[in-house]
Amino acid sequence: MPKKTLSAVTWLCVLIVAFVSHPVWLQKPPKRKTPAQPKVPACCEEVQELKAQVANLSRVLSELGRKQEKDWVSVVMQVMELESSGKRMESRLTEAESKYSEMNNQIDIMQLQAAQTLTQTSADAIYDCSSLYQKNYRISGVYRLPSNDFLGSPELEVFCDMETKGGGWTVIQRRKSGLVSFYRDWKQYKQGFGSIRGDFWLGNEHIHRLSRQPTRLRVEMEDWEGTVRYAEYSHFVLSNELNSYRLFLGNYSGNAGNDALYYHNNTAFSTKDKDNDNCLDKCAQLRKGGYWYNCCTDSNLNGVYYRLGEHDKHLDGITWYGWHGANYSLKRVEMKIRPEDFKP
Ligand SMILES: [Ca+2]
Repeated sequence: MPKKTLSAVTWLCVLIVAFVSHPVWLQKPPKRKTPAQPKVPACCEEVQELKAQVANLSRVLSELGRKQEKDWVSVVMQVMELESSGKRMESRLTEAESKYSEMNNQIDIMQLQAAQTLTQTSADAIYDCSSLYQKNYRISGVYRLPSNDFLGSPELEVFCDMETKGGGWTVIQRRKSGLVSFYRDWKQYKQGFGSIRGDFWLGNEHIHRLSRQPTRLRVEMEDWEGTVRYAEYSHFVLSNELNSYRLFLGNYSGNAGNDALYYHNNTAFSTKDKDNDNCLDKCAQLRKGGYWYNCCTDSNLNGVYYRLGEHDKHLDGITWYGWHGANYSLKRVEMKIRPEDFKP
């Protein structure tokens, strides 16, 4: 073989081997990768859109949270309101129940009175609260005593205390609200005035009639600190109008300090228009009440009602010198009577 040919063959082999082992050389050179420029803005827009959606969602979520909180508060408020209206209903119900039982009591007594007017004798006459008590009326409250020809008594509304120390007490005077003036004339004190459930004077004529049988007197008092005291008299008489409703008292017992009614014993009744006192002064006008003024007072249970803050500045208040002195007007007073021989 000529040398030239051999060399050419050799080159050809080399070339073949080279192309076989690196076929790439036969391919077009790869184009340089350029970044996908048109795709970049599309991707960012998506991300931004997603971000915006996320922000939107979290705003919606927090709004929902706030709304839920508001709803919860309003539910709690509604529950509380329901509870309080329930309580109101309950208290109204209790009130209605107590009124109903009081009405029942009154109907019961009216029936008894109606039955008694048919067969009345002096023995079973309803004379006062003690006779009601003996007929088994044991609830304190307002009762209507029927008129009685035998006793010469008119129909009379009274308040009975059926609890204190055995009960059977007919209340003749009460001060507790200050809504009724006690600065009244002779005629009004004679007939009585005020409201039987509130402040009242039963009337000298009625008190005189009720005290014709041997009678006890009990005076109950309360001060503005809430302390309660009492004074009791083993005997109590109010004479008739001819004797100016003069007061006679028996022995004192109780815890109201010095007996502040003894000074008024054996003394006539005075009002602003009838000066029966033992003084040059007109005590009823000075002390602004109707009472058994001597010259003038050791007590003034029918004086002016002064409220807390005004109660310790005046001489014409509801006073009981033996307990709080001449300038202290009491918060509550009740005077009540019952027969001396009353047995609970
Ligand atoms: Ca006088």
